[in-house]
Amino acid sequence: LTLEERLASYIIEGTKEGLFVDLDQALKKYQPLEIINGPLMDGMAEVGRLFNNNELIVAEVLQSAEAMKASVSYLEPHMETTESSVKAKIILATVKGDVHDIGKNLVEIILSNNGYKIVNLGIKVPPEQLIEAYKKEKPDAIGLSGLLVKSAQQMVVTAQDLKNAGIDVPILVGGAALSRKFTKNKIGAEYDGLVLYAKDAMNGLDLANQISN
Ligand code: B1M
Repeated sequence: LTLEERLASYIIEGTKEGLFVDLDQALKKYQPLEIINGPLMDGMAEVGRLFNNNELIVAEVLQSAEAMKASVSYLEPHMETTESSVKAKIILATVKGDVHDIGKNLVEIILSNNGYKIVNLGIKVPPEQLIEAYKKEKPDAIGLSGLLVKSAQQMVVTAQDLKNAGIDVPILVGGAALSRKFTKNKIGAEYDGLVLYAKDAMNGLDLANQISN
């Protein structure tokens, strides 16, 4: 197997055996984010495909998620950071009912490496908890993540609840079940402030930079 194929296979097999040696190899050739967005995400896409076809069970997907998380943590110290003063404070959360957090945590790493102060509320965060955190932290924006189809609908409800609580800071949303159109027409329609869709973590950084400028 090539290095790239091996990297994808650690995620597919959910194993860390040999992973870090190969990540070191990969760092000689690629930027950390190229490794994540390339071979590691290819592996995750294959896990998703196999899972969808009932060829993997949840316990195996969890192993894959562990391998992905370990890879991202290993690569994190190698990522570029900007030594600027804090640009803005952003609360991040995976919405109520959803446990997927690898994408959200990647967004946290990228934003905090680029001058943002992040308050990560974790997974399955109900609107009430977001509102409470908003009052306590006074963030400049709120970032919501969700991968399930029902999470897209949960974002609409969350936007309504935030609006009813008088909140109108920009909301950044991301996750596989969303689209730009859904974000604009469904989530945006329920909220007074800006609602922006990020297709990936880097796009999330671009949008955060636009909001905070
Ligand atoms: Co789940 N899962 N899962 N899962 N899982 C999906 C999402 C699924 C598409 C798999 C499939 O069937 N093909 C499917 C959803 C179907 C649907 O609703 N359309 C699914 C399902 C069904 C489920 C369960 C219901 C399974 C079950 O129990 N029967 C269950 C749900 C539990 C729940 O949430 N209540 C479940 C559970 C799990 C595990 C716990 C086993 C594990 C998650 C572990 C964890 O996160 N700690 C898991 C995993 C790993 C996946 C897949 C395979 C991979 C997700 C992932 O981590 N990708 C996934 C299939 C797939 O996506 N290929 C799948 C890597 C990550 C870096 O990408 O999160 O997309 P992603 O983030 C991207 C962008 O979306 C974006 O940036 C990131 C990249 O740069 N982004 C943002 C995301 N959030 C953002 C926020 C932003 C900006 C950008 O700003 C705020």
